[in-house]
Amino acid sequence: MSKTVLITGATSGIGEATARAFAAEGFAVIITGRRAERLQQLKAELKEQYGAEVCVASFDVRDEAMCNAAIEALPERFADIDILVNNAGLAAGLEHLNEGSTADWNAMIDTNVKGLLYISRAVANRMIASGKRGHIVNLGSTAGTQVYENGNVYCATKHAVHALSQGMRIDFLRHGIRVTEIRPGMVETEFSVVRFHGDKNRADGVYKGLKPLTGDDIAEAIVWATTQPDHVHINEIVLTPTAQADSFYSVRE
Ligand code: NDP
Ligand code: 8X3
Repeated sequence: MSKTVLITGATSGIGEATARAFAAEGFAVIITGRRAERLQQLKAELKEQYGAEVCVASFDVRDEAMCNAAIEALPERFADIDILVNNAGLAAGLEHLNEGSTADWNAMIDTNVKGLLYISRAVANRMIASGKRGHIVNLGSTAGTQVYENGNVYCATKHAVHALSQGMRIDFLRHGIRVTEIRPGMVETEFSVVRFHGDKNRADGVYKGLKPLTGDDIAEAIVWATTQPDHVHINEIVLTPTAQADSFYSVRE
């Protein structure tokens, strides 16, 4: 039986590309996110293109009860999860702290930190109970170790993901569960459109004059990190476009 991977935030960007990449490698995939219609479209595509086994679970990772219920309700074929990709997340707003919106802060903290914790707890307990040597992948960021002007709360949530990835790696060591943190720089997805509350022109400006990474670039790294031999543990991968060194330095034409 092929291995099973659960991906949060598979309706767009990195998560969607990751679902495709695992399906292409013959994994059974559980795709999740709030936009149920997109999940159904992706399911049809993955089945058609790769003959993949696909399970859809539509829920909001901010809701602890929904997270637990979704994991509990997985059909038997998908109940034993080998790989969890904690990808669902967002940036909302880009303002000095005193001008920031508390609604934006709550969305980021509840999704990027608390949502990741709820899903990780539920899935890790499943992995431990089944005796599986599972693998958890967390989407961190270059913003997980650097803080840029106006990035305040988003950067804080990714610093939290960086700390939690280290904490999980220690706590799950005895269970043989590997934990990989993927830490990208600029990836062109719906990320900036969401950050700027739908302002596409402003979002396009983020990537102007340079070639950003794509969701496929990140997906390839995730598949590579999770298909290493049993004794190899990829702790973290930092990926930036060639035109970007870190959160502070990039070159544009
Ligand atoms: P996208 O906006 O394209 O995708 C975000 C995904 O997260 C969507 O599928 C969305 O699904 C899901 N999501 C958001 N909120 C929730 C929620 N409350 N419950 C369930 N799912 C949710 O952005 P990216 O693909 O770029 O982002 C993916 C991850 O990568 C994020 O954690 C982000 O911080 C991280 N990252 C992105 C970088 C970039 O430059 N793009 C760089 C570094 C890290 P839906 O709306 O349907 O619920
Ligand atoms: C996303 C990359 O530079 O917008 O984590 O923080 S950045």
